[in-house]
Amino acid sequence: MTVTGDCPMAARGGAAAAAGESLARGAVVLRRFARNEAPALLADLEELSREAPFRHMETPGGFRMSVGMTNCGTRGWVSDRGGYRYVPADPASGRPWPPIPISFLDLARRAAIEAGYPQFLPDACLINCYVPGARLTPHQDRNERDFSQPIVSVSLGLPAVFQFGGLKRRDSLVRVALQHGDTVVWGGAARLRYHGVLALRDGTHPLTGKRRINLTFRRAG
Ligand code: MD3
Ligand code: FE
Repeated sequence: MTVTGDCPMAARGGAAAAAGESLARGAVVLRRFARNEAPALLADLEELSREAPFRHMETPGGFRMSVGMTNCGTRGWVSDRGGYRYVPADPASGRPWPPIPISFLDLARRAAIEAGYPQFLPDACLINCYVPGARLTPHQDRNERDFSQPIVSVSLGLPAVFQFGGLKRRDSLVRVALQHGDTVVWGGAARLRYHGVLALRDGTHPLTGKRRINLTFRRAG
């Protein structure tokens, strides 16, 4: 795993709120839910990414991921030649991952409540940083212990085209635009569906510059 710290943060601005909409069975979209909190979330991210910088992890097959990643929480998701897993410490520093900021936890818990998961308490937050051209090929999230727990994702900055498939890799993919502040709670029947993100288009966002940030909250352990 190489640490490049190449995805620095910037912050400022915000407006509006949400109402739940079903994207698919088990997937609740809260459009713009995090918009007002975005500046605070980005300020907290700036601080934690000094402690645990974004880095490009290596896939088990030996490819460098185009998405920059870091984590906070008592567990963090990592990928290397040994596979995908959650670990309590940042392999780059040997120190525990930074704690999940209160601003992150509060937002994730409120989103989960809106979607019907009042007991959701994340122990892991994977933070993805996309620059133009970065993408995430379709995959399943299955390194967590309990698939009855949802994943809450928060999109910040540049818009992205999200792809949502079925339970098998070959199932067709539908495209959904995710914009700044959009928050999705992926539970139930949606939890193990294949999903990915198309290559980020070039652009500039007032809060994040030429970047898209995605926070994914999980109960890993
Ligand atoms: C659907 N992140 O970190 S967020 C990931 O935008 C990941 O950075 C994407 O896929 C991103 O693993 C997508 C939306 C998302 C996250 C987790 C899911 C959708 C999901 C888990 C199950 C089903
Ligand atoms: Fe995923």
